[in-house]
Amino acid sequence: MKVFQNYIDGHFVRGSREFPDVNPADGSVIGQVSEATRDQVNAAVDAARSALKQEWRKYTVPKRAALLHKIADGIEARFHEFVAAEAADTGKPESLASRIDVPRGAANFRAFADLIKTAPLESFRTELADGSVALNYAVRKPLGVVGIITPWNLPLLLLTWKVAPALACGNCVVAKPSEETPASATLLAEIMAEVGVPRGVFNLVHGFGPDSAGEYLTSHPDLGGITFTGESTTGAAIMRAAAAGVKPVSFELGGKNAAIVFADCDFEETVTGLTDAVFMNTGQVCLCAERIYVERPLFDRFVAALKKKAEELRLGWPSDQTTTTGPLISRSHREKVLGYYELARKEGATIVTGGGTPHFGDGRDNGFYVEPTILTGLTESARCVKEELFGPVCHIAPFDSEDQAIALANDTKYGLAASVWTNHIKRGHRVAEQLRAGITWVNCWFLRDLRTPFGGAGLSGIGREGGMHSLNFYSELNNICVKL
Ligand code: NAD
Ligand code: 6OH
Repeated sequence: MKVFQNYIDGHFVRGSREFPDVNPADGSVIGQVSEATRDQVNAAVDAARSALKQEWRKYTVPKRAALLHKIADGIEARFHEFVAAEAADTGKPESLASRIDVPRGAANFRAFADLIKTAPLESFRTELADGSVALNYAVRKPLGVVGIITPWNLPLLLLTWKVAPALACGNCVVAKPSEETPASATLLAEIMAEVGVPRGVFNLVHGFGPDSAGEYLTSHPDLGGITFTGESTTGAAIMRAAAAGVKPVSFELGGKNAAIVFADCDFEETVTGLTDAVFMNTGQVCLCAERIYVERPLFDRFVAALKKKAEELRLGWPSDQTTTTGPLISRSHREKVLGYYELARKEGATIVTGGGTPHFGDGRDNGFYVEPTILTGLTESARCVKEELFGPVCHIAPFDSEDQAIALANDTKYGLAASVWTNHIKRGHRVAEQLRAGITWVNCWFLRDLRTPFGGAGLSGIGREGGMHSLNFYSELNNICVKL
């Protein structure tokens, strides 16, 4: 059976114990994951520190950029292996992994390779009262060793989104993928070895969070910074661990994202767009819309149309090209989501569609599928309207005025993403600007230009990554002031 090993200082190494990697489509064990010990995490950080002082220091920006392109080439050369690994670990349709996760994994390296080559330096000419002049210019240096902790929903995409800019800026990294999804990260380590990334520059440790590799890494005193994507409560725990060393942190956390649908929207485009926004990746995208507010005249028609779309989704095996919707990531996550379906009933929801578990009559019955679900009729204070469910489910409520829609959308502790659907160009801009979110889409969803800022307000995170924002997080800027 496949063993997913740690990659430390250029070598694949086993930990002291193993835990199973489960395929969420049928509950089968697809491999064993080698959990890194505290000593191994320390060894990974030491390897990264010494790599910073050795060959990696001599890598100029063009040389680093060329290496990042080689990593992208390496991912593309083993495209199908990555797709299979991602689908087996997450249960997501191979068609989705082929369209989004794996191409984006490669694109992240290309985008930051290109960006670092053209990244400007700030400079200011300061004129003093005595007529003399000082010249200020900022130089970009690596933070050092960056600890990277990532979740299971888009494993390769979210890992490379951090590894690529960190390496572009000259850092070394120690990455810990989710315990649920070790496979694509391990393949990435193979690519790093294949394309000649110097040893110690990229290290990979497997394991869990508390009392395991995650905590060992984030509490390590020698990190130059920590970047994390995952749940808000985990972010809080990592922040406590980082506080002792006053480490820079970048957090991309949860969301309870709203969509506002005005009666003047392009109806078909909106229904199709929001079908993706609610159900893509079985609702396990941090940007998914879990609250939809629809202008009252359109409400019944919209609910009926989204219900039809939800019922047309095809829950199936990842390898079946007709599958649109896979299982949830794990048994425990399914219990959580089904618990919310139950809670929604207790809170007085109308279950428009779904609300339970599908039955297939084959191995998928041992997997972690749930029915795509639409709720209506909840009060705004209901837990199902306030908490992140992270499943194929949304609540739809009517509104009567633009101001009310904005107030409803903003009534959350989160602030990650939002979308506005209208053909009224001024209203689209006006509403988008008033939403408290790191990303607001108008008449689209998940349309991502890698150069744009990405992050969230409130419980959804700290800081921004994307484009120059990533380069600025993964760099220490040193302003040099020269009196002329
Ligand atoms: P999670 O917080 O449970 O786990 C994420 C990672 O943190 C895993 O690698 C886990 O092992 C590690 N971890 C857990 N506890 C830790 C600790 N105490 N110290 C160090 N590491 C620890 O999140 P998840 O369940 O894997 O992912 C789903 C969550 O991620 C959802 O809340 C979702 O909204 C969020 N998410 C946010 C974004 C974003 O960009 N804002 C993107 C994807 C997912
Ligand atoms: C969270 O689940 C998804 C994040 C997606 C991105 O960061 C992206 O840029 O595609």
